[in-house]
Amino acid sequence: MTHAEILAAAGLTKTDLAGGTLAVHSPIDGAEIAKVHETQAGDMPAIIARSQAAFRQWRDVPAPRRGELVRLLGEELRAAKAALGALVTLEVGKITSEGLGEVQEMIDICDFAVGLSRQLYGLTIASERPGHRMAETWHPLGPVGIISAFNFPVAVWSWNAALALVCGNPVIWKPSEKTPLTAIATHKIMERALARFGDAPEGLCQLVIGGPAVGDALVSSKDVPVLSATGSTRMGSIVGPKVAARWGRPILELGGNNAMIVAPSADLEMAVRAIAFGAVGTAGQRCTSLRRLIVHRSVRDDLVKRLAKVYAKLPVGDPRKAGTLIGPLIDIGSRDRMLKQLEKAKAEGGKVHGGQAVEGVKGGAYVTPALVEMPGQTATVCEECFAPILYVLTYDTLDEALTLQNEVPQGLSSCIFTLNLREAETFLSASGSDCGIANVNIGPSGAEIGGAFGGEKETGGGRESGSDAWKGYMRRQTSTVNFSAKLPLAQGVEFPV
Ligand code: UN1
Repeated sequence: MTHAEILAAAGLTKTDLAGGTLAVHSPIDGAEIAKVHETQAGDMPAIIARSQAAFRQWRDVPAPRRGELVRLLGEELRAAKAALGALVTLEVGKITSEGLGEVQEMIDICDFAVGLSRQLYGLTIASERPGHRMAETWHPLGPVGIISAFNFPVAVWSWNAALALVCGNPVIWKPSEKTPLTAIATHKIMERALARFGDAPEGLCQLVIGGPAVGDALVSSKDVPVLSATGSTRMGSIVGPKVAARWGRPILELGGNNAMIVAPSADLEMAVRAIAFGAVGTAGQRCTSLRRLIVHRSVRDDLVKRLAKVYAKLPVGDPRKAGTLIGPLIDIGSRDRMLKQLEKAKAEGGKVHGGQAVEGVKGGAYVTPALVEMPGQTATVCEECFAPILYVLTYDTLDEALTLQNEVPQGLSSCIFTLNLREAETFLSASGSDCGIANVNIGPSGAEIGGAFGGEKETGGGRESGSDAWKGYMRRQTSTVNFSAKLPLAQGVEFPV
């Protein structure tokens, strides 16, 4: 399919694609594919006010009925999966299977949220006073601002939006400036679900497109009680304090510098496959991408040899072509940052295999993935570079491996390959991995939606997606009801009046 055919199949019209100020390029060949209209920062107060008005209605709609909207969204996404997946490939450069996988992730979270809409469980709590009942109830909180990154241009919105909507909150979405087209197409899918739903309040789901001024309006407004932001640690270090300063609730999912420990007993065959997907899948542009390999000295040479063999054959090129496993980086700037990072690693004693710019498709930023043998965990290894660079480090004791694993400032995902129960359980224990995600015999990326997603330290501490991440989108209310004819005080306090 041509670029124009992909855009049309995803429901994008001439008005969506032309006449605006924001140029959109496909990373596949660098071609300009649209000039999108931007939201004016001056329009943001009215947009936020619309969201507040929608909130006042939506919070009183029974949660299972709110879930019906998300069920319809899931249906519409199923119908649009191929078209939206192809658009993800065009706008972000993901290989076809990963573009489709991203849409599947949206469908999965919709299913999860529909079930959740009949739960949102609170607690009953034993009261110390006779004739009293204590309970905890979860209530809607208000508009949720969603700032998403280019690398998961639609799935991250869906994790937040599906939960926010069943929790009784409207959403305002600001996608990455690099990926407005997938956002516009997704918004149209949402609008189809809203039309079928019938009586949702106007302004329940809004999309704003633009740069920092538009994002800042969401970040700074007291009328946006929850602000979920995905992106760099630098962005989070600006957004987090601003939201906190106005007493809002930030949900941050920032950088990762994810490691795999490969122990002496590891199934190396499996480890190699997991390493390849983790380190070069999505061209190393996942928050969860594998960036550090911490290998036991006894298996190191064997593993590096096997990896070098696999790396040498990895097909780089047009992400639409069957067989390609590594598509382009998002843009030339990203490629240049990768090459610079490799120079820094070399200066610190790194031995680099691969990591070269290649032609791929003319106009795109294609690279061969890099495997870098490092003498130790240098400053460069501690930095996240959003590209397929995998540093190899060596360890002798598990303690040493865990120290290396935890020593970086980021804390998103981690894993160990071992067949030794003691090692596996130690890795998962309180003194093991300090990350939000810790896996055994599975790579660090490609998490299912059922678990809470996010991490510690500079990763920001937020949780999205499954488990009880929904609680981050609601306010908790503790209530005590006295159904007796007396008024005893807690803690045995006497106050005779
Ligand atoms: C991200 O890169 O921001 O676990 C999200 C994963 C995906 C989500 C990644 N399910 O790799």
